[in-house]
Formats: sequence, structure tokens, C-alpha cells
Amino acid sequence: MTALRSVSLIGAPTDIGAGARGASMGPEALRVANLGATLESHGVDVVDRGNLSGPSNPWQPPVNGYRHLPEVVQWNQAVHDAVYAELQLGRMPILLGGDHCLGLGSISAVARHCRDTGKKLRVLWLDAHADFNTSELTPSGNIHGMPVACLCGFGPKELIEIGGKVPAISPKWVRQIGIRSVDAGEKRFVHEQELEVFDMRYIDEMGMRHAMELALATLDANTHLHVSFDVDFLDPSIAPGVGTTVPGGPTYREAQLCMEMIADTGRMASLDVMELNPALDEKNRTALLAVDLIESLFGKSTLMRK
Ligand code: B3U
Ligand code: MN
Ligand code: MN
Repeated sequence: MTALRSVSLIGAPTDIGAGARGASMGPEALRVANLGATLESHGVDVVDRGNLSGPSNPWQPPVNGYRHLPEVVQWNQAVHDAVYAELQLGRMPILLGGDHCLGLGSISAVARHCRDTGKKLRVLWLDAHADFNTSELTPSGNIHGMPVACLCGFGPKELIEIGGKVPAISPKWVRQIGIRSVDAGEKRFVHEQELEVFDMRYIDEMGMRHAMELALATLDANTHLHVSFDVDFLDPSIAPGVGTTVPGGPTYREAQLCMEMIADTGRMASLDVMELNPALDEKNRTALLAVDLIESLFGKSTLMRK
């Protein structure tokens, strides 16, 4: 069972950091897929705070290695403030993205809350991508490829300072799962910073169970577990509704096991559901799958377990 049973849904309807338009419709697609009522059916107290607002997407090319930096800062500031406010109320924020650049606002707020309360932070990054680019390394300038680097202090000042402390987190607190697309320079940087990555090769060889056992090892009663779920983590055959599909991702069963093992820790205290792109989906099936997996994150299981 998860520790916190009071959840606040926060919509962040923007694709400001992405390379394809459409993730701005993600929050509504998750609502249409019945996320709120589904969580309520598992005994969760759910409040939908509605959508944040911010600048529209000007769809401009990168400037000095960043696309839409001022707009990305504004959106992340809004996300930071909203997530931090929910944590202060003792509620579990679920950020409905929106593209993954907003993981910066969300996790910098979580890190701030952990500093306030003396908690240890563990970030589980479920993604096809490492999102560890910088302006020098990025092939695209899209900031959704940079949030983990920014959280670790590598990024533009106005972005990395949002949570009040630089760096917001240490690479040691992060575990990445499902990774299968990393750019050449980004790969070197991942090694240099010693990010702990359970890539698809690891999952193929050792299995999701073993990967998750290691990723969740050393959690204790004082750990705040944040899950940042980029929907492109999933294999595109089951989750076509994302901007950057990468073949060879976790199957339905592997993804379910991943979520169930997170639920079993009872430590998840905040969640991002990112990069869902309804413009590329088929009859909302990717949103419905995301809701199904989120149910497992909240402890749904086929049989009663001890
Ligand atoms: N690594 C590439 C592609 C990418 C990262 N995150 C997503 N796509 N969703 C980049 O542009 O940084
Ligand atoms: Mn991502
Ligand atoms: Mn991704």
C-alpha cells in the first residue's frame, strides 16, 4: 500500500519542451480515461486542482542550444509552486503532463520539501531516454531531453535555481529504468556523473524483477520516493501515443511488475505522468494504459497479498 492516500491531480497542459506538438493535451486525455474516479475506487481521496496556465508554444528554433527557454522557465516555476503547495498540505501531487521538461519543476519542489522535512529522496526515472542532455550535448535543443541534468545542476541558471538550491538533487539519488535511446555526448556524461541506469539490455538479461529490486534497494521509512513516469518508457506497440517512440521497451507484463514493485515499497509520495500525446494516440488507448498502470502503482493487484 502507498503511504499517502490523499492525492492532488495537477494538469500542466504544455508541449513547450518537446520536439512534437500534442503533449499539451495529455492532462485532459488522462481525465477522459477516468484517472480520478479510478483512483477513488481504490480508496484514494482525489482532488483535481485543474490545469496550470502558462505561455503558449511559439514553435521557434533553439537559441544558444535551448528551445523556448523563457517559456520553459515560466511553466516550470508554475509546476514547482503547485507541487510544493500540495506537499506542504501533506498530499501526494500527481503531475499530469505535459512534456518531461516539467520534471524539473516537479522534482525541484519535491527536493525542497525533503530538505524542509529531513527526508531522503529517491527518484525513479521510467523513460526510454536518459534526459541528461545539456545545451552543448543536445542534438535538438528540446529541453524535455535535459531535466535530469538540470536537476543535477547542469543547465541554465534561471532553470536550475527554481527549487531554491543548486543542485536540487544528487545523481546518486536517481535510478533510471527502461533506457534505450541516449545521444553520444549524453552517454559520456551519464557515465561521468555515474547515473545508475537499468537499461533495456539489463532488463533483457536480468529481468525487470531484478532491476527493480536493485533500484528500490536501500529505501527506508524516511525515504520520499518520487516516480517520474515518461509514457515513452513503454514499448510503442502498447503505447503509441507519445512524441518520441523508441522500439524495444517494457512489455505490458514488465511494466505492470515495475509498478507493483513500486507499490509494494509503500514509499511513493509523488508522481509525474509525462509525455502522453493524444494527437498521436489511437482512441485514447495509451491514456487508458497509463491509468491501468497507475492503478498498480496504487496497489491494485489480481489477488490479495500480504
Ligand atoms: N535525446 C533526444 C531525444 C529525446 C529526449 N527525450 C525525449 N526525446 N522525449 C533529445 O532531443 O535530447
Ligand atoms: Mn523523458
Ligand atoms: Mn522519453
